[in-house]
Order: sequence, then structure tokens, then C-alpha cells
Amino acid sequence: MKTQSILVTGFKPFLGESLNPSALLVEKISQDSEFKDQLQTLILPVAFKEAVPLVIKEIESHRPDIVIMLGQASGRAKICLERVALNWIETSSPDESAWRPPLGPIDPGGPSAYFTELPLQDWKSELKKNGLEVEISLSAGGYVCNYLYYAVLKFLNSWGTKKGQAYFIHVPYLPEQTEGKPPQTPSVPIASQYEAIRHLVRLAKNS
Ligand code: PCA
Repeated sequence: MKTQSILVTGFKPFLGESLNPSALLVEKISQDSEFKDQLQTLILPVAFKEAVPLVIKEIESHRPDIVIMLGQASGRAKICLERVALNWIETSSPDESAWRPPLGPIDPGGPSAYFTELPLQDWKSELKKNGLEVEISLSAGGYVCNYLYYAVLKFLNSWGTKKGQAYFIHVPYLPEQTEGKPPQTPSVPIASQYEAIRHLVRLAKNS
């Protein structure tokens, strides 16, 4: 089994939330003795123009074999492995720098989408064998997460040898985030989320 070096990123809280589970998960993984010395981690601002160069800089300096990006997705009931980054932004919310990009392509003239080449279906099945349910999703949304995912896959594709060695994971709200939200708002406790993320990082590390 190969041991890959991995970069794991998460996002700071945004749009009035006091926490972002993706940042908590990245903190936890950075302190996990199982992954000592094999991981780089980064917590990113939820800002279109700022997040991308931070990740690219980290990739250029540490040259990780695999990049795993995490973000929060309200309304999701399960952890979602995102298969595709769309060349499209469509949001009514400004980012944390108060900038709202116009509706339209991220990269005019670029491919409509980039697909990760990592074996998401196999990893989903592996998790299921361990009693952990995750979903494969075909949309990372129209906001900062999709923007970052597209930019990172574009960058890795331009490197040639690193083609598609990245993917995005959207995680649900934590139960404490659902206070004051509609009663059916889905959430998953941090311990269950972390169990799945830890397993996914392990699978990437050994792929
Ligand atoms: N989720 C947002 C951006 C940051 C985050 O954690 C998204 O899905 O685009």
C-alpha cells in the first residue's frame, strides 16, 4: 500500500454561522496521531478571490499527492463526495469579503466541468462496509466551494502528472447549528462526521 501525502482544507464560518464543521474536522484531523507528519491542513476564508491562491500556494510548496477539500453544505443529511466541479457560479449571497460574483462561468472558454479521477464509488463502498454512509453528489453548488474545486482541478490538470488528484467533500450542519432553523433541518454530530472523514483520509493515504 502506498502512503500518499495529503492536503486537507476546510472553511471558516460564513453567512452569520458561528462555526463551520469543515474547520472543526480539519482541526481534528491535524491533531490525529494516525496521520502525524503526512498531512498538511489549511483553514480558508469563505472568499472567492482569497481561498484559491492560498490552496494553490500550498500545493506548489508541499506538492501533496492528494488534495481533499471540505466545506459545509446546509440541507445535506449525509456527507457528500463531490464528483464534479462546474464551470459556473450562481449565488445570491456575497462572500465574507462582501463580494458577489456575477452569475456566469468561472473560466470563460474553459471546460464546462472537471471531474475528479479519484475512486469515489470504491471509497463510498469501503465506508459502507464499515457501517458509514456517505453519498456521491453531482453538484458542489454555485458558491465558493464549487469555485475552489474548479480552480484546484484546473490547476492540477495543468500540471499533467497530477491529473484530477483532488476532490471535495461537503459535510452537513452540526446539531447545534440547527437552532432557530426549520425543524426538519438535517444535521450530523461531529463524532459521526469525523469517523467518516478520518476513514476517507485513510483511504486516500493508502490509495
Ligand atoms: N460552504 C460553502 C462555502 C464555504 C463552505 O463551507 C459552499 O458550499 O460553497
